[in-house]
Amino acid sequence: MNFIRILTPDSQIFSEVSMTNKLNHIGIAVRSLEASLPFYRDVLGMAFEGTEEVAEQKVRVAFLAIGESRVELLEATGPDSAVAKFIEKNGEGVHHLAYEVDDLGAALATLQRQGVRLVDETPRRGAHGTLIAFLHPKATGGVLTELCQAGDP
Ligand code: CMX
Repeated sequence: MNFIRILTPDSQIFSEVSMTNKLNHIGIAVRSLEASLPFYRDVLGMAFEGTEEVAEQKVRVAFLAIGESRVELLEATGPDSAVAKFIEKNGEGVHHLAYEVDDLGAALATLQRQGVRLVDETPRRGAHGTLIAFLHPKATGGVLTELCQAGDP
Protein backbone atom coordinates (compact mmCIF):
# COMPACT_ATOMS: atom_id res chain seq x y z
CA MET A 1 0.00 0.00 0.00
CA ASN A 2 1.30 3.49 -0.87
CA PHE A 3 1.05 6.56 1.29
CA ILE A 4 1.32 10.20 0.29
CA ARG A 5 1.74 13.30 2.43
CA ILE A 6 -0.76 16.08 1.78
CA LEU A 7 -0.10 19.69 2.77
CA THR A 8 -3.40 21.44 3.46
CA PRO A 9 -3.89 25.23 2.99
CA ASP A 10 -3.41 25.71 6.78
CA SER A 11 -0.09 23.80 6.51
CA GLN A 12 -1.29 20.70 8.35
CA ILE A 13 0.35 17.59 7.00
CA PHE A 14 -1.50 14.32 6.99
CA SER A 15 -1.07 11.02 5.20
CA GLU A 16 -3.55 9.35 2.94
CA VAL A 17 -3.51 6.15 0.96
CA SER A 18 -2.36 7.01 -2.56
CA MET A 19 -4.38 5.60 -5.41
CA THR A 20 -1.45 4.87 -7.71
CA ASN A 21 2.31 5.14 -7.93
CA LYS A 22 2.78 3.83 -11.43
CA LEU A 23 2.17 5.07 -14.95
CA ASN A 24 1.03 1.86 -16.64
CA HIS A 25 0.93 3.17 -20.22
CA ILE A 26 0.58 6.13 -22.55
CA GLY A 27 -2.14 5.64 -25.17
CA ILE A 28 -1.35 7.08 -28.61
CA ALA A 29 -4.06 7.26 -31.28
CA VAL A 30 -2.77 6.21 -34.71
CA ARG A 31 -4.43 5.67 -38.08
CA SER A 32 -2.56 2.40 -38.67
CA LEU A 33 -0.65 0.15 -36.26
CA GLU A 34 1.44 -1.26 -39.12
CA ALA A 35 2.46 2.21 -40.28
CA SER A 36 3.27 3.53 -36.77
CA LEU A 37 4.97 0.50 -35.23
CA PRO A 38 8.37 0.80 -37.01
CA PHE A 39 9.13 4.20 -35.41
CA TYR A 40 8.65 2.90 -31.85
CA ARG A 41 10.09 -0.60 -32.41
CA ASP A 42 12.87 0.01 -34.94
CA VAL A 43 13.85 3.67 -34.48
CA LEU A 44 13.34 4.11 -30.71
CA GLY A 45 14.13 0.42 -30.11
CA MET A 46 11.29 -0.35 -27.72
CA ALA A 47 10.43 -4.01 -27.09
CA PHE A 48 7.32 -4.89 -29.10
CA GLU A 49 5.01 -7.09 -26.99
CA GLY A 50 2.33 -7.88 -29.58
CA THR A 51 -1.07 -6.73 -30.75
CA GLU A 52 -4.55 -7.42 -29.45
CA GLU A 53 -8.11 -6.45 -30.38
CA VAL A 54 -10.18 -4.99 -27.53
CA ALA A 55 -13.67 -5.45 -28.99
CA GLU A 56 -15.45 -3.67 -26.13
CA GLN A 57 -13.40 -0.50 -26.80
CA LYS A 58 -13.51 -0.85 -30.61
CA VAL A 59 -9.73 -0.67 -30.91
CA ARG A 60 -6.76 -2.77 -31.98
CA VAL A 61 -3.74 -2.09 -29.79
CA ALA A 62 0.01 -2.68 -29.95
CA PHE A 63 2.11 -2.59 -26.76
CA LEU A 64 5.76 -1.52 -26.57
CA ALA A 65 7.68 -1.74 -23.31
CA ILE A 66 9.55 1.30 -21.95
CA GLY A 67 11.01 0.61 -18.49
CA GLU A 68 8.18 -0.36 -16.16
CA SER A 69 5.65 1.36 -18.44
CA ARG A 70 4.41 0.90 -21.98
CA VAL A 71 3.37 2.81 -25.04
CA GLU A 72 -0.02 1.61 -26.29
CA LEU A 73 -0.68 2.36 -29.95
CA LEU A 74 -4.43 2.54 -30.60
CA GLU A 75 -6.07 1.93 -33.96
CA ALA A 76 -9.86 2.27 -34.33
CA THR A 77 -11.76 -0.77 -35.58
CA GLY A 78 -14.81 1.23 -36.67
CA PRO A 79 -15.93 4.80 -37.39
CA ASP A 80 -17.88 4.96 -34.09
CA SER A 81 -14.76 4.12 -32.02
CA ALA A 82 -13.63 6.79 -29.52
CA VAL A 83 -10.22 6.67 -31.22
CA ALA A 84 -11.72 7.30 -34.69
CA LYS A 85 -13.60 10.32 -33.29
CA PHE A 86 -10.44 11.59 -31.59
CA ILE A 87 -8.35 11.34 -34.79
CA GLU A 88 -11.07 12.97 -36.85
CA LYS A 89 -11.02 15.98 -34.49
CA ASN A 90 -7.32 16.19 -33.49
CA GLY A 91 -5.34 13.99 -35.85
CA GLU A 92 -2.97 11.34 -34.50
CA GLY A 93 -1.38 11.93 -31.08
CA VAL A 94 -1.43 11.30 -27.34
CA HIS A 95 -4.91 10.03 -26.45
CA HIS A 96 -4.77 9.09 -22.76
CA LEU A 97 -2.59 8.33 -19.73
CA ALA A 98 -3.23 5.14 -17.77
CA TYR A 99 -2.35 4.78 -14.08
CA GLU A 100 -2.20 1.41 -12.35
CA VAL A 101 -4.26 0.76 -9.22
CA ASP A 102 -4.45 -2.28 -6.94
CA ASP A 103 -8.23 -2.28 -6.59
CA LEU A 104 -10.16 -0.55 -9.37
CA GLY A 105 -13.57 -0.92 -7.73
CA ALA A 106 -12.31 0.78 -4.58
CA ALA A 107 -10.57 3.53 -6.59
CA LEU A 108 -13.78 4.30 -8.51
CA ALA A 109 -15.79 4.41 -5.29
CA THR A 110 -13.29 6.90 -3.83
CA LEU A 111 -13.44 9.11 -6.94
CA GLN A 112 -17.24 9.03 -6.92
CA ARG A 113 -17.26 10.13 -3.27
CA GLN A 114 -15.01 13.03 -4.30
CA GLY A 115 -17.42 13.99 -7.09
CA VAL A 116 -14.99 13.27 -9.94
CA ARG A 117 -16.84 12.81 -13.25
CA LEU A 118 -16.32 9.28 -14.57
CA VAL A 119 -16.83 7.81 -18.04
CA ASP A 120 -17.04 4.31 -16.52
CA GLU A 121 -18.65 3.87 -13.11
CA THR A 122 -17.82 0.17 -13.11
CA PRO A 123 -14.71 -1.61 -14.41
CA ARG A 124 -14.61 -2.82 -18.01
CA ARG A 125 -12.37 -5.34 -19.80
CA GLY A 126 -9.15 -3.96 -21.27
CA ALA A 127 -6.17 -5.51 -23.06
CA HIS A 128 -4.14 -8.34 -21.42
CA GLY A 129 -7.09 -9.32 -19.19
CA THR A 130 -6.88 -6.02 -17.30
CA LEU A 131 -9.82 -4.20 -15.75
CA ILE A 132 -10.04 -0.57 -16.86
CA ALA A 133 -12.13 2.54 -16.30
CA PHE A 134 -11.88 6.05 -17.77
CA LEU A 135 -12.24 9.40 -15.99
CA HIS A 136 -13.82 12.14 -18.10
CA PRO A 137 -11.30 14.59 -19.63
CA LYS A 138 -13.50 17.48 -18.47
CA ALA A 139 -12.72 16.43 -14.86
CA THR A 140 -8.97 16.01 -15.37
CA GLY A 141 -7.75 19.22 -16.97
CA GLY A 142 -8.30 17.93 -20.50
CA VAL A 143 -6.26 14.71 -20.19
CA LEU A 144 -8.29 11.56 -20.76
CA THR A 145 -7.27 9.42 -17.77
CA GLU A 146 -7.55 5.65 -17.44
CA LEU A 147 -7.19 3.59 -14.28
CA CYS A 148 -6.24 -0.03 -14.77
CA GLN A 149 -5.91 -3.06 -12.56
CA ALA A 150 -3.63 -5.89 -13.65
CA GLY A 151 -5.30 -9.10 -14.81
CA ASP A 152 -4.58 -12.56 -13.42
CA PRO A 153 -0.98 -13.52 -14.24
N1 CMX B 1 -8.42 13.54 -24.55
C1 CMX B 1 -8.84 14.77 -24.16
N2 CMX B 1 -10.07 15.27 -24.46
C2 CMX B 1 -10.88 14.47 -25.17
C3 CMX B 1 -10.52 13.18 -25.60
C4 CMX B 1 -9.22 12.73 -25.26
N3 CMX B 1 -8.78 11.53 -25.64
N4 CMX B 1 -11.54 12.64 -26.28
C5 CMX B 1 -12.54 13.54 -26.29
N5 CMX B 1 -12.13 14.64 -25.62
C6 CMX B 1 -12.88 15.88 -25.42
C7 CMX B 1 -13.32 16.47 -26.75
O1 CMX B 1 -12.30 17.27 -27.32
C8 CMX B 1 -14.55 17.27 -26.36
O2 CMX B 1 -14.15 18.51 -25.81
P1 CMX B 1 -14.94 19.86 -26.20
O3 CMX B 1 -16.34 19.66 -25.69
O4 CMX B 1 -14.18 20.93 -25.45
O5 CMX B 1 -14.86 19.97 -27.68
C9 CMX B 1 -15.15 16.43 -25.23
O6 CMX B 1 -14.10 15.58 -24.72
C10 CMX B 1 -16.28 15.56 -25.74
O7 CMX B 1 -15.75 14.79 -26.80
P2 CMX B 1 -16.59 14.22 -28.03
O8 CMX B 1 -15.70 14.17 -29.23
O9 CMX B 1 -17.91 14.94 -28.15
O10 CMX B 1 -16.82 12.72 -27.66
P3 CMX B 1 -17.74 12.04 -26.59
O11 CMX B 1 -18.28 12.99 -25.56
O12 CMX B 1 -18.71 11.23 -27.34
O13 CMX B 1 -16.66 11.10 -25.91
C11 CMX B 1 -15.16 10.50 -24.20
C12 CMX B 1 -15.56 11.60 -25.19
C13 CMX B 1 -13.86 10.90 -23.52
C14 CMX B 1 -16.27 10.34 -23.17
C15 CMX B 1 -14.97 9.17 -25.02
O14 CMX B 1 -13.95 9.34 -25.97
C16 CMX B 1 -14.68 8.00 -24.13
O15 CMX B 1 -15.58 7.39 -23.57
N6 CMX B 1 -13.38 7.61 -23.97
C17 CMX B 1 -13.02 6.47 -23.13
C18 CMX B 1 -12.94 5.21 -23.93
C19 CMX B 1 -11.81 5.24 -24.93
O16 CMX B 1 -11.22 6.28 -25.21
N7 CMX B 1 -11.50 4.04 -25.49
C20 CMX B 1 -10.41 3.88 -26.44
C21 CMX B 1 -9.13 3.39 -25.76
C22 CMX B 1 -9.35 1.99 -25.18
C23 CMX B 1 -8.12 1.33 -24.60
O17 CMX B 1 -7.12 1.98 -24.28
O18 CMX B 1 -8.20 0.10 -24.40
